[in-house]
Amino acid sequence: MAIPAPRHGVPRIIARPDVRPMREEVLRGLHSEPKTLPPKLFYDETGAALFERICELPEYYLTRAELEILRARSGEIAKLAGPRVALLEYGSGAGVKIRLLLDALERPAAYVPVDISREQLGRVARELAAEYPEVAIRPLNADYTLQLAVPPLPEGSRRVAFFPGSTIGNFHPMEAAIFLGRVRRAVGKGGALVLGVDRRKRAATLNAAYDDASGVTARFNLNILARLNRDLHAHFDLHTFEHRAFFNSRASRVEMHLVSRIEQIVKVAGEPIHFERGESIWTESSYKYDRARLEELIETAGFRTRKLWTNRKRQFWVAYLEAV
Ligand code: AVJ
Repeated sequence: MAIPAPRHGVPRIIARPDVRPMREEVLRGLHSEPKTLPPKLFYDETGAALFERICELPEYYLTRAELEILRARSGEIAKLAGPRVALLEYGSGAGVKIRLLLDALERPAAYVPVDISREQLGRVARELAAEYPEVAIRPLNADYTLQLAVPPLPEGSRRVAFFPGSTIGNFHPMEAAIFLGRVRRAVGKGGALVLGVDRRKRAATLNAAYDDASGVTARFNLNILARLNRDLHAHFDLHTFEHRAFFNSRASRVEMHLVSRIEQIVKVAGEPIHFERGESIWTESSYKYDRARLEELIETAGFRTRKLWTNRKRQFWVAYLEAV
């Protein structure tokens, strides 16, 4: 059987220049006290593949919990969103969740996946263009933590942003509000946001989710150093660093660190970086929200909660938010 040519053609990736040079950002982070690296650096090819494996881990409940909610509620979401929606996805990843929405929505007009991982973005865009020939696919290779320039979308389509996976948890709550405020402006009046957020829960559950028994999360964390070795001519010896992850209850966040097992000096992009024995690089925060804090965040960002759903085990939230 002949496969019909995509009505909108093969998607061309629009690349923002901001995805390339990270040298300054990396050096700034490694010169600060405590040392930090931005979590977006996790997602090179290897990191994106390791994250896919994390999503399958028995301890990492987040993806399954969110999929359970999306499967149960995609019809309701479609009803709230209405016909001819232009979907903007912040961090499109492997493109599993978006199919649930595209299948449920009434004649979706456009899909704009935004992702920092160019390879994965191109693959997902090509697949979706073939599967959904009626939808205009407009992949955007960009760092969405910066201001987003949204490509022109079909006339008269309502903009609905999709930010799943609790990636919002990577932002400090204040930055989360600022970021969601930008999303609010990107969708405009009459627009909406479907947001996935991990709930605050007992420390043991969270600690296990971010420090799994099979060590996949440790490899995911350490891969950031391998990436710097490759892309920034850094000289990290991965064996001299170890993965550490724990729930910081006072701040309501899981912290991931890479701890130096020895005192050492590592050259990064030509600059020597000194590590004490036991000193860490803070690579990620994953903030966990109780209901009050989530509602506060939503309101500060200029959204109103239309629906707030959870899964049977009450681990995760999916919110349907309307631009105020
Ligand atoms: C993709 C940012 C939502 O914070 O849970 C998984 C990344 N880090 N295991 C998260 C991650 C460690 C994940 N997010």
